[in-house]
Amino acid sequence: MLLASTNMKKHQLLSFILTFLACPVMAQTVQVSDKQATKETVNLFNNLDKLRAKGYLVGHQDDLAYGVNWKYKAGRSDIKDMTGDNPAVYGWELGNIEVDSDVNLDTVPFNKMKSYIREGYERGAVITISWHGDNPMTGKSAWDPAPGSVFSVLPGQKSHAVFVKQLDKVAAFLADLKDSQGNPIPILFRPFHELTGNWFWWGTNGNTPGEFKMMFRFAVDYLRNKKNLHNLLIGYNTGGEFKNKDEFLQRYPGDDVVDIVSFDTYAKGNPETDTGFISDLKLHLNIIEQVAKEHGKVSAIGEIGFNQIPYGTWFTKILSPALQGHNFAYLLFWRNAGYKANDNASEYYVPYKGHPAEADFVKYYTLPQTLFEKEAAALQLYK
Ligand code: BMA
Repeated sequence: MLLASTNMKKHQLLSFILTFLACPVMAQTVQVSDKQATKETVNLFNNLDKLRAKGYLVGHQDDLAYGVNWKYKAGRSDIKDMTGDNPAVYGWELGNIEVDSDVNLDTVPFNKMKSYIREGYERGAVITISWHGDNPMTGKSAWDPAPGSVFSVLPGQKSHAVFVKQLDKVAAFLADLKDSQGNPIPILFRPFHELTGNWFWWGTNGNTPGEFKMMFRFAVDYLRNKKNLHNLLIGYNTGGEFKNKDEFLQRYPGDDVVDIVSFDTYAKGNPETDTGFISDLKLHLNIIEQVAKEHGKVSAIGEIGFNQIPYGTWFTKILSPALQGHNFAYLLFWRNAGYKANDNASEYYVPYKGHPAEADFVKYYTLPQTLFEKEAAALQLYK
């Protein structure tokens, strides 16, 4: 050991100790926020932390359910069609579960979603879940940012009972996520995401940071302690509105209810002339990496992508260099919805077989730092 070395001169030893003491922020080791988290959940958290040194897991929303021009074909995935491998993270969405619908707001049947979740988990991948729940105060969609919505769901307020009923539905779904042996499947749950934006009812439009924190804390406490769910790693997931640590943490509900710090970001415009996406991405990663270090959390990119990928080498020439040297556990490309009649437009964030960016995505797949399902399985993230 260095300190025991007889060759070390006294002044060297002193300067070593001083450097150590002067270090302004001691890196904390990560600690899962739920003291009763299941073994697999704790292992996943620690492994997500560790793998950041090697690279990052690549994820995709709704990957197994549908892709561009196909739906519900067993074993199919746009990523697998191109690379022969599945994503390492599967994103799923619970919106509309709170109104007892059989299908989510993007028409994915909840019973199919449950089997896709089991399937991905049993192959060794990671599951993350978002929830665009309806506004409990107005009964309209998540995209109804009526001022006062968050206040209204707090204990003792007008819409609290509705909110609790919504959480009951979410809890029932989460409680039913079990592997073939009946053990709970660990889930990265990221409720109230893009919370720094003003478009969701839980966003910044007419809701104070204090109200947001109380709501977030109530929801986590309810799921964890009233519903006994101990398979959740909780994400605090902002939009891209922050410019420094204080802004990122303005609505942070506390270390005891958060495990993962992340943000959502989408590329637009011409990447050669419009470099804002890249500079923001790097700035935001620097900030969440610092927050993760100081709070003992894991950093990640909650959602990312360039709709329709209009630049054939975007993954290897633009995205990948921007992520180089950064320290985060995973990123999640948003969904390959394909053609959407209501918008009369297509939406997808990873290419598909035959798309002009396919070859570039395959190259991105082979980079050492991008980890897909086979590599995730080899890492044994739950052990
Ligand atoms: C958005 C779009 C919508 C979708 C929503 C929730 O970004 O993909 O089509 O309904 O997410 O998944």
